[in-house]
Amino acid sequence: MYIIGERINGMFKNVRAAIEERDKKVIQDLALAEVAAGADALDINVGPAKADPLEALYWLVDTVREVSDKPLAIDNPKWELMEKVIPRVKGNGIINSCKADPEQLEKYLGLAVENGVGLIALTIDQRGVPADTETRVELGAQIGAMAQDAGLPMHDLFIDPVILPVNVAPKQPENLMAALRQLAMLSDPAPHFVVGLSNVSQNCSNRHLINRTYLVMAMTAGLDAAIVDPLDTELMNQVITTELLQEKMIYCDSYLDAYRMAK
Ligand code: THG
Repeated sequence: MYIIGERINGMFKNVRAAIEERDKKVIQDLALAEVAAGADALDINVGPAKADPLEALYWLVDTVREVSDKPLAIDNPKWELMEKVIPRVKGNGIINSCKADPEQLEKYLGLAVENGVGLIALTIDQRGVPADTETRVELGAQIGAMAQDAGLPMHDLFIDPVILPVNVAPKQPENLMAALRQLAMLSDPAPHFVVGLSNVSQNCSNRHLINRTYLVMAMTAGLDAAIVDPLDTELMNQVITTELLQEKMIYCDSYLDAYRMAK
């Protein structure tokens, strides 16, 4: 499972404050903790930075780079920012994210190929997040086809079927999973499939329990990457145990430790 750490995000109060005060230590401690807990890549999101978001994003990227060589997933909806920041993570980053409109996809695929980085593409078009399974599959297939035409290696493509909070969109978790199953079957070679897991439980009680349960369900449907909080040890244990039961590793009594040591 490819784990992208979600914690360096201006959505979190302490991170937002650290960005405003340019407090390197808070950010670097978080980055190191995420990597120690098993993150393969780190999501980098300045959040609602008021003054000069580009400068804030450069600072955030450079600050994390000082302590980690892991790929950085630049999480920002603005093309103008993405276009400028991606060259800084050339050969070792991920664009997070773009929508499935053909014009937008073409631009972002070009940027990804040119800089040798990954691309997370959302199954969203001008109509918004699909309300059904079929539209997710259709958009996912379109993303896969356009990525192949653009020459993006499938291992650099992450299709994100977009999970919404279960309290406001109760049909979406299951719709998404049906789409995952179909897309995983359709694609050969397969891209990665990723979700921003914590979305599923926003403004819900029992957040950790909902996140963990959904992650296991989605892994059985073909999810092989996720933006998660790797500091949630129980969540990570559940990921490792699911992989064990999917026969992605062989059982030994210390399989949790063995997995972590192999990282
Ligand atoms: N897909 C892709 N990228 C994404 C998402 C996605 N990036 C952002 C997000 N969704 C994934 N990351 C998070 C990070 C934090 C939270 C949810 C998703 C979160 N934060 C607390 C909250 O809102 O309650 C913040 C409050 C706090 O604790 O301070 O839930 O879907 N490609």
